[in-house]
Amino acid sequence: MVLRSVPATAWKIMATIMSWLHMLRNLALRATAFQSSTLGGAVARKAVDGNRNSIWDGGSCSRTDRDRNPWWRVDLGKAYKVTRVIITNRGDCYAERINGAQIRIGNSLENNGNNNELAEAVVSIPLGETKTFNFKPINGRYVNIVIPGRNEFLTLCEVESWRTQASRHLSQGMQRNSGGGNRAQRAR
Ligand SMILES: [Ca+2]
Repeated sequence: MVLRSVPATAWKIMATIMSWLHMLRNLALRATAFQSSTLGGAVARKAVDGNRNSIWDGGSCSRTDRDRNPWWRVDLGKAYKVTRVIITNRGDCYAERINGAQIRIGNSLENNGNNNELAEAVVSIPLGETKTFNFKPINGRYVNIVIPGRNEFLTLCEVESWRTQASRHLSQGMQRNSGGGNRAQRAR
């Protein structure tokens, strides 16, 4: 009787874990990416290759030419409720080029997607650092990074995109647990 009940229980646990893993997936990973122009072979997909290497010679950063309002866009394939974008800035020089960039998310390709809802503004990201931007869920298929209002090179060494509040709560829970305890449990 016990043996008969094990497979159903195991399947249920596996399905739950698979559901969590799906929510924890980086939606942008190896998705189709575009940018306003490409300089030096630094194509848009290098920002979604799963490699945060921020050193230019590592060959894992995208870069536009010095465009007016340069932009980069990833197509997630379908609309998700995106709640988090993680950006890795260039690490060997020119950290300030990212200053003033905007993260825009939505389903429109009007103005190359740069008119979609503003999720967050990037004030700055230190040299070679990876910065996480959390925001309220925004429904969208396209995630854009755009630098409005000036002529600039847009360099992105990695852009990651995540969905749902659940993934955030789960990952925060995992971080808390790995750090030695659950705050809620301690408060009780
Ligand atoms: Ca990369």
